[in-house]
Amino acid sequence: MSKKCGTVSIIGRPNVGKSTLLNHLVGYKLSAIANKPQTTRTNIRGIVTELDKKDDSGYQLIFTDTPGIHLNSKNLLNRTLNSEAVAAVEDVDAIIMIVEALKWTDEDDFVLSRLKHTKKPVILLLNKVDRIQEKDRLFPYLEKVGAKREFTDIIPVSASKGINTDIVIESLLKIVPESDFIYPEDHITDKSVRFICGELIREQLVLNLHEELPYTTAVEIEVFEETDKLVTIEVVIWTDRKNQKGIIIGKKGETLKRIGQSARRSLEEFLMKKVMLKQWVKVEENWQNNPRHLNELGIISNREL
Ligand SMILES: Nc1nc2c(ncn2[C@@H]2O[C@H](COP(=O)(O)OP(=O)(O)OP(=O)(O)O)[C@@H](O)[C@H]2O)c(=O)[nH]1
Ligand SMILES: [Mg+2]
Repeated sequence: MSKKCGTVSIIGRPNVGKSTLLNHLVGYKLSAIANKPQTTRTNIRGIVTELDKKDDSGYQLIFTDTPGIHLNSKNLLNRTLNSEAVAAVEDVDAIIMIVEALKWTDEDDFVLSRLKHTKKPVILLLNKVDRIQEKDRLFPYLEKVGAKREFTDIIPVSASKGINTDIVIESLLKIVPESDFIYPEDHITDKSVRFICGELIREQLVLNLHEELPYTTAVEIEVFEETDKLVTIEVVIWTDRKNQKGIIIGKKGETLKRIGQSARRSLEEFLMKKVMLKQWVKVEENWQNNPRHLNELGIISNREL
């Protein structure tokens, strides 16, 4: 019987729910989620495979979660986030653009302008519909956004509650070609376990730190050792300035302790093993503008240096 397989990029301005959708579709927490813009810093693939072994039929959809496309790129890190996301629009079978239902901002227009020249099918998702009480308000909004460009489908969804995500899959299956699977059926991402663990730790930094700190910190895993029962992870938290180091550590080390405890819980859930986590905070001034450092953190690739 026939198999389908295709690639799909998920794009949109920051904070609309791209990573939430990816995690929901894959069924694992692969990508960091936070109610702050620019949480995602690199393209992350999440693979959804449905295979009926009886007649060898099914599908594999390879989604790419991307950093939020934003205006006002201040530093090299910001600019790299935008170019990562825009690059993800090339060489895919379909594009999912996400906006927040009933909200349309200048940044959404900016995202749309990045899609001006693409001939790929674009599906528009109006996310966070669970927040909308009067669903009638969606109809005029649907009409208004539908006039902005040609979309293959416009689907109101809730990525966090899983509302209408099955319709998104149906819509994609009409687009992707018949083809063998690209990844083995049990693969869920192109990233290493070590990378995902780094993201889970960084998620706790973004959630527990305030003001500019989520944007001026990065995580580098220095030791990742796995035995039958235990995973030992040693991590450096990079920050921009000396005074930020003090804030991350907190009074009597309390902030860092809280971050470590939450990170350990989410790492243990992901790895299904006990985790020993050791954290160090180090200062590297202006790392967001340092290509070498961005490369070491896996945010910028060698070819871009
Ligand atoms: N109520 C509601 N909240 C949602 C939904 N989807 C995402 N969120 C919330 O929106 C915030 C942003 O979600 P993310 O998935 O991190 O957004 P993102 O688009 O990946 O953001 P960046 O990586 O910064 O570009 C989080 O607080 C999510 O919990 C939804 O369907 N309903
Ligand atoms: Mg994200």
